[in-house]
Amino acid sequence: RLVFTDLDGSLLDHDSYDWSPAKVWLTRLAVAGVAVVPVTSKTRAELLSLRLELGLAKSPFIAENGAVIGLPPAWQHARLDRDPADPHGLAIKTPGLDIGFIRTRLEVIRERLGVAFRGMGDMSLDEIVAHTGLPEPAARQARVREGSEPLIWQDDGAALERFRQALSDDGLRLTRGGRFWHVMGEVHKGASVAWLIERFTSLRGSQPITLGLGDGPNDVPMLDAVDRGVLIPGHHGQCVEVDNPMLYCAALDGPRGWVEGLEHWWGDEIPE
Ligand code: 2M8
Ligand code: MG
Ligand code: MG
Repeated sequence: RLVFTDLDGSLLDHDSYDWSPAKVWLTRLAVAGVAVVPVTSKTRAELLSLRLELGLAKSPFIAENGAVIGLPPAWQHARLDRDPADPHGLAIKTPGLDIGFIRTRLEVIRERLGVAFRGMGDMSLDEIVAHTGLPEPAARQARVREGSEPLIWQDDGAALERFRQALSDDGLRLTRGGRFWHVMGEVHKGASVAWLIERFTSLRGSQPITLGLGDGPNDVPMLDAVDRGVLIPGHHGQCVEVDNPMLYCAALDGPRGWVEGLEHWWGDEIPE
């Protein structure tokens, strides 16, 4: 079995980033030997700290909405992936586009369309803290982007559609998290989740039973890619359409909804 989980607004509370309500279930999954894989808009730098805090150091992770995949040793193919240079023993896959390229194209599109937005690369550290409520060290880590640019949209809906089209003409995608819009290459959470399921299958010789949990539009492709899904109520009440008949819509939000979803699907199957 594998659990794929969004962080902000799902495992972590949208405002306080607290995850204590989920502790008991995280332990229960660890004892049962079920890997919990974070699948998030957050950066590799944020994940390197968070995965230790959450007790998920042995799990792979998917950062920046699918643009960065981190593989711990047990998930690596010895010959293909090993990167002796990585201080954390991780192998990193970057299926999307480089942040430098993304930011250059964003500048060109901003000029050409005359649209207004503020990218994270334009923001001071204080601005990032103000937007996210993250403590300064975490905000610093959020800033270290590799393959996706979060941005605050400062224009109207029609301009947003023109922007989306211009991005797509450039091979870029737009998705929405709890606070920011995110621009990246042709990646999404679902494709990177599918890639990890493949990897698990080829290493273990059998397919995992998968459960996914998320709260935002950027989680839809992930919820489509798993056997069982849990949709946690999103912060903006954004309506999301998921193409998975095995979807449970939680009533509670954040980590309480996360626990509710696990109870719903696996309460009887994973020992307490
Ligand atoms: C951003 O991601 C969240 C995900 O839903 C958002 O769009 O609101 C990213 O910048 C991430 O790196 C950061 O940790 C997070 C903080 O809320 O915001
Ligand atoms: Mg979220
Ligand atoms: Mg997220």
